[in-house]
Amino acid sequence: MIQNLPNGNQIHIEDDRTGFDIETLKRAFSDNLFYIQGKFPEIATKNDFYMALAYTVRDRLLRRWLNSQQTYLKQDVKIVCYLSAEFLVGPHLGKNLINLGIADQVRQAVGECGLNLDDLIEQEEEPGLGNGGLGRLAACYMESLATQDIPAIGYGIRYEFGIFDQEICDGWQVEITDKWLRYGNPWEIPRTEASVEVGLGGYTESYYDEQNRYRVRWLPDRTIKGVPYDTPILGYKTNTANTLRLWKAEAPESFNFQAFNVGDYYGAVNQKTYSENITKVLYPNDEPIQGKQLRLEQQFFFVSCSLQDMIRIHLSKENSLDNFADKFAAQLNDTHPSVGVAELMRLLMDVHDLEWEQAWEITQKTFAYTNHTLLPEALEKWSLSLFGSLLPRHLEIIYEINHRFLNGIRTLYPDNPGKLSYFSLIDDSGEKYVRMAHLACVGSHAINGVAELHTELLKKDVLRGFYELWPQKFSNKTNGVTPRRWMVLSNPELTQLITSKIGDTWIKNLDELRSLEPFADDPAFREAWRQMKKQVKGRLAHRIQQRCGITVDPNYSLFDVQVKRIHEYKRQHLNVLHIITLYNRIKKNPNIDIVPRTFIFGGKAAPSYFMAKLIIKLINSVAEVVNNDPDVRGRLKVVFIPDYNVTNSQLVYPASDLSEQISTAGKEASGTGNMKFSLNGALTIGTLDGANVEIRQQVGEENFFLFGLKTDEVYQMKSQGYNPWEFYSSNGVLREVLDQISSGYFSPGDSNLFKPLVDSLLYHDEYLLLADYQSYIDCQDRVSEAYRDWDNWTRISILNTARMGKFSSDRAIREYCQDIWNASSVPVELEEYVQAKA
Ligand code: NBG
Repeated sequence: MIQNLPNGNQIHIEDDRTGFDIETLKRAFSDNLFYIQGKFPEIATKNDFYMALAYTVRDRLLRRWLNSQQTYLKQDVKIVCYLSAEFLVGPHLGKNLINLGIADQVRQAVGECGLNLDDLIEQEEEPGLGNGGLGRLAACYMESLATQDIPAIGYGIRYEFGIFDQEICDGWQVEITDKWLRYGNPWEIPRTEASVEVGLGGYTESYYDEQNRYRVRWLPDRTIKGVPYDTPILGYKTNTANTLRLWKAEAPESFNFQAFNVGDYYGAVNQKTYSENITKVLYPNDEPIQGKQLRLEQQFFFVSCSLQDMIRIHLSKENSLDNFADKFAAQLNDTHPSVGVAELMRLLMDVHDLEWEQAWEITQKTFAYTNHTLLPEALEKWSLSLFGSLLPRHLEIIYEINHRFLNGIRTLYPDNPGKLSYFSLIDDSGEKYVRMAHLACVGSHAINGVAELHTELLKKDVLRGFYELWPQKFSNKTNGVTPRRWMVLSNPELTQLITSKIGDTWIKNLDELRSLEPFADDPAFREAWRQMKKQVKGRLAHRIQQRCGITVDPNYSLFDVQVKRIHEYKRQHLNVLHIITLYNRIKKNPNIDIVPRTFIFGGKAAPSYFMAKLIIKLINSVAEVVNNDPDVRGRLKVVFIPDYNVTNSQLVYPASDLSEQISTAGKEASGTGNMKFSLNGALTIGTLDGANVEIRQQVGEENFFLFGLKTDEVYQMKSQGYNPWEFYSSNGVLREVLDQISSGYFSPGDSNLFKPLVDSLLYHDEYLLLADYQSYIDCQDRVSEAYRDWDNWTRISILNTARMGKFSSDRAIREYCQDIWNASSVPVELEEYVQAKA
């Protein structure tokens, strides 16, 4: 590789940092082990080897990364900025090997060093900087942006502690702090020189500037320094590597000088701890909100850092902010970053001297908003007093936005105070709140839902008024997932089998999976598919044996899987009702001919969500009884895999036969796990909810197990005064199951243990489990019958994979680029000499 020196000379850097051939890789690996880890093989730990390999791979990313950044600085490009409080990227090493296309060489190289690549990959501690679907979606989108050569920056928070590690003790969830940075993070580079300062608290004052214009300035009473940590996100077999820029909060350089001077060393250091608190820990709640001050500080902190960074980048290329919105598209991943609307207004007006009208036009053109939830309790709002004390200037700006917005409403709907309070950015029906979704809608030029049904429900219900005002702002962008992580990396056996028939271009163009369809009728291919599935199930069975000490049968047992956050609306407990129903059938007739099933669960509960934690305990208690009852003879097994995360999930999706997507219709915005299962050939049992609707359309009704009430039936049933008790009293089988749970059958010695759960079903049943119970059981019986016909099951499995092309995140990103961001591909050239070697 050649590098230019400042004096115009060139130096040759030998290629141990770029070369892809086996000998070079081996040399680089031992070099890193020695010079970075300070070890030689005899005394190196597994982690040392992992680190040495990670640096070897990172070196090979760096040219692509730097060339990409250079290209974006030199060329006139539009940059997509994905603002998200969560990025659940998953482990980097395996993924980067796939995207660089050097997995085989590296496997051989480390093999020749006497090591196993999979062991080293497993060593990586994944960055758990997200709760679930929302954070994982952001990660898939970053990968697809890079793969399609779209200039992009992911802006977020570098939590020191990510989502807690889950342990199961006596059947209960126990939370352990996630110290993911403990052994260092080889994938990130701190860019201290690009630090910015963020204010909090204080007050505002108005003044007249030199041109005698009325101006306002904010005088915060605290300042926090934001330090960016950059991680490269490489596209699949392309030169583009975009940046994930995560902000860490620190005390500013000049912190508390006064305290130092008066000798209050302790007080000064305390201040430092206080600043650093902001990015300490991820809030572990998936759907509902928690109106905590620290959470608002986190949101404002990362959004302010990011917007200042975007403005700095812009001004390094241009001499005015007039065309800012032509150069940056900022996507609000849910309302968490929506305070950005007020912050961009402040930066443009108070710091960069623009007038309101122009600032507002730029702001609206820059932002777009994605809604991710239909649960009313999850719509973010901040108490006015909290908001005002932390962000006094932003509250003023929000009042002014609201004033102008409501003036428009008043003209449109004269003498209609109901409309004014409906639309207002301030909820003043009781204690006053700032409504973040309203701010996001008003401040954005585009608003989208994440599945067709979800978008329709937004228009009809959650954001109805805004849709009536601005129908043109609304569109649907059905979620997608990246086939590179969710197929190529996690299911090499499947990838190889597909590629053997249709080549490997499907990896970048997932619609091509369609050409697998004819092979569904090819007996030899079906046999190969079945063998592949057995092998992959064997891997999971092995892991379950290791982790849980439970023996499961990968050969004849149907792997029936529900992995996702634990939440009542997702209805893991409906799944449990089915398990107990099957168990009771066996107890009544031990010789019954039953399809063997392994029920696999995984997922974390928010630490403060009592009911969700009780559901985990119920699953484990039922497992205890079912797994150890001699009458069952191993035909049913129940497994709760602890600490479900990206790493574990990569083992789970490929090994699944049946995907449980059983939320109450109208509650799951989209789901993305549902896509990962079906792409890996699992059949789905599901309600007409979220993206299930579109999955069913794609794979064909006859290849999808549908049950349960539809959204409008749910609404109807509720409006007619739903009474779960009626279902309980009229269905003997269901009654037996519920009575068993509440009588302590599964909780010997503590018959009251599950009472809160059963009572909530009998007396409220907000998510209509009892109403859907029979339909679910009947459908599960159809599943079992279908599974008896292995050959046909395999055919359907192949068709599932073949027809899932739509759910690639590449497709989703193309739609965002065309309809919302107006962004296009900018291919990155690697300098020739590097390319020649690569
Ligand atoms: C989640 C929804 C999922 C959806 C993901 C990604 C939140 C607030 N929403 O259904 O529950 O798939 O977002 O869009 O986490």
